Amino acid sequence: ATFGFGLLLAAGSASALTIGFSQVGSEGDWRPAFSKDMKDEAAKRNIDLKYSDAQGKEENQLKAVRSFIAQKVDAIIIAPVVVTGWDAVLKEAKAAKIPVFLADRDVDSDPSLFVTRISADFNLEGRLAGAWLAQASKGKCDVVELQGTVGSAPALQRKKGFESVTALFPDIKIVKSQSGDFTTAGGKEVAESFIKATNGFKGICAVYAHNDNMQLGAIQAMKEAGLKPGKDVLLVSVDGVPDMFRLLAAGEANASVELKSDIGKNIYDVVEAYLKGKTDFPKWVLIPSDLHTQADAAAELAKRGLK
Ligand code: GYE
Repeated sequence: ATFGFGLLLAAGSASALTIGFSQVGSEGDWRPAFSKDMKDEAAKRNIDLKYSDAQGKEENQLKAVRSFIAQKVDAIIIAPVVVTGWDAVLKEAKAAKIPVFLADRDVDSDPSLFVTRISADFNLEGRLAGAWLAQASKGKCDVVELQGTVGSAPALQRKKGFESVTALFPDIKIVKSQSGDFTTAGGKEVAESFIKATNGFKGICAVYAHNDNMQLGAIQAMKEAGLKPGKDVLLVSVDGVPDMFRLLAAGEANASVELKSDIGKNIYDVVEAYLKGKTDFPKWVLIPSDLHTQADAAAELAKRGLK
């Protein structure tokens, strides 16, 4: 009987942690890859993951988080659509003693309202893109910028980081800038209007897109306008999604800063350690980023088992 009871206890203690995850949506290629990794990694760890897709709307995220609180989950992970508007719900989670972890995007709330944020440095990504462009253009370039979702941490920081480098070069100027909402369709639409307004990108030396999907849209727009992407205009963006590596390898884009999508392990490592009693986390668990170009794109595809 004791043995049986012990087994029961063992089975009981192995029972899953319940974690709620409020995800942004599926605006590009990077996001669904990240969602898949979060689900796969949860399954591997026997985590009962309550996954909620906000379809790009913060109000859906607030509802999801409140429902996680009502369900008394063990922990909540949020990838916040935008930085503002989080104070009230984070305070509610705190009052319910449910720890909150930020994944990927940031909030502008008091950091005491969450345990830590696990993510890449978006400002660094912007600086890497800017540094690459400064060198590729020899410090002289009229740039058009495709911004990410207005008010989102990556749009704010990728702009800021890029400008902090290009500001060092008097002849690098951002001549047009608009949000394409991180989507291929949004990037295409904004690029089309910029191509029109500049008479076929006359005098434009580069497109800086806050993510690859908007750049994929810009590439379509350029092709339709009879331009040669990656040749007539330099193209630099962020994410390193498979299609971007393919375009780099084909010489139709020039550079992309990789944002790793297989970060479920990094995130759950932190959450699980916290729930086991570790509390001394830094407020930011940094995931590294690096820049890729035509020179290494084929090798990067091969590394991922892709063609
Ligand atoms: O770069 C973009 C996505 O939040 C940093 O969101 C992330 C961004 C990513 O939709 O493609």
